[in-house]
Amino acid sequence: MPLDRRDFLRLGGASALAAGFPGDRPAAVPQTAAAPEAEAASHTLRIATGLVELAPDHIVSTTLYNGQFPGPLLRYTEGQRVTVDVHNDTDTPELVHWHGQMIPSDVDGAAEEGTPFVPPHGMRRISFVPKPTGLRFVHTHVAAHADLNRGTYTGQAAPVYIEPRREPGAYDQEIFLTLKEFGPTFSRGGDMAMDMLAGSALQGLKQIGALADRQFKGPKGFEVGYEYFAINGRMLGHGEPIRVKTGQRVLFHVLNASATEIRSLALPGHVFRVVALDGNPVPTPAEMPVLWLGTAERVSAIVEMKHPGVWILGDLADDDRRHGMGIVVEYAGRRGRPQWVKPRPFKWDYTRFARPGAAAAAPDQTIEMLVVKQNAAQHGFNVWTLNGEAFSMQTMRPSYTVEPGRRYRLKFRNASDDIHPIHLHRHSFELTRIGGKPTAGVIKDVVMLGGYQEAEIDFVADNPGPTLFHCHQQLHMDFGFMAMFNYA
Ligand SMILES: [Cu+2]
Repeated sequence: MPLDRRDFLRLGGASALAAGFPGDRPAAVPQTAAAPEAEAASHTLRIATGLVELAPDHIVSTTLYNGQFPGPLLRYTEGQRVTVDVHNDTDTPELVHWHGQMIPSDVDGAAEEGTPFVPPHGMRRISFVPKPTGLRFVHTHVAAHADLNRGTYTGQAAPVYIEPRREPGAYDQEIFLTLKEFGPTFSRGGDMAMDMLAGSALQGLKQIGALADRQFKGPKGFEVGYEYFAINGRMLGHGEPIRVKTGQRVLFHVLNASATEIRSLALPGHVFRVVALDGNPVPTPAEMPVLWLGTAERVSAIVEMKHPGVWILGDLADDDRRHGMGIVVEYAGRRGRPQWVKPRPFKWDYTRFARPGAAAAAPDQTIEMLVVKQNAAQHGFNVWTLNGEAFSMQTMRPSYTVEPGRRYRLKFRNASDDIHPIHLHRHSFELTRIGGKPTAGVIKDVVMLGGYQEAEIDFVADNPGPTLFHCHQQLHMDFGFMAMFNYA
């Protein structure tokens, strides 16, 4: 959430702040080109350093879209072309990635695919036809490596909603929630053992991981931790509550805009009826007590408000929630301290949303990728290899050639204990096997690959152009966990 004028004046020292504070204007107003004969862009994204008031005594400086966090909610209509002027007011080249959209490589926003950078203090106009419908998002796609002021560690993220012709369910209120941490620092990684995914670790993969650990032993590689946690740029208790009435159906569009973290959400006394994953309606909407979202995943879920009170909609991790990862839900006429109740242990299982009894179509070809961690192998950072090879921008390897119209199955084998939110650009994929279970009908663009687990995802090569595949964890993608798909 941006500082508004009132906050801005309250802070005092307005002139001192003004130079670095581009946010003092309504975000959604299109900024049009000065020349009257030039065709106006339908939207403007301005990349610049700005301030985010997470709480009155926690104000952070980071790079933002249109001076606010999250960036402006961009509502597009499927099939209706948009023109976006992207201004880069920073000193470094930037890339704006339209995550989850099936658009050409030169506007998708990945250097590996050949998208041009938006030059420092320059502008690039891009134009595309938004699709498919549902919750997408836009974020920076530059590599950060050891620079925590770059890439998705910054505040460059905004939800994008491509209007469907018909909503997947009736609702009374629609609320967008962007989950994001601030104040990143490096640490020598602890073990973030995460066991919330369905399925179990495979012995064969553990053995491969153990072998790699013996080869790359020593202190653990760097991980990133955070000082502040926020929903819509406000720490728990410092933003406006979500105001609801008994009997309302609230549609939440949740985006995990973290650079590195897996997030959860629970609302005591309520369940989430999940209607869409990554913006795509699920074949079987199902009620969940908890939502889990890997980095860059989205969940759209309806909550029926039938338990009056003042509640914390928050992350299950106590420490992260106490440091801000939550938002208050307040029923009309109710007052008091917001209540949190720890939910019972629960496994997140993507197959719950699948088409029951359906089998996925057979692929034309299966591509297998073994994921291995080389502990602290590069200047103290873990290096990630796919089939023994860390991605290189110089050689653009590993890479795969696909033929238009063919169906490819990617089979991942994770020989590490980390969960990897794997992402394919410019295409959606169907989950065909996850947590040891065959499945069909769930369409996504990011999926969490469990520690020492396997996953299979199918995609049809239906959007020609260079296509990037990577783990969405910024540290993993920066240090090897990427591959290219090129059309024949
Ligand atoms: Cu990863």
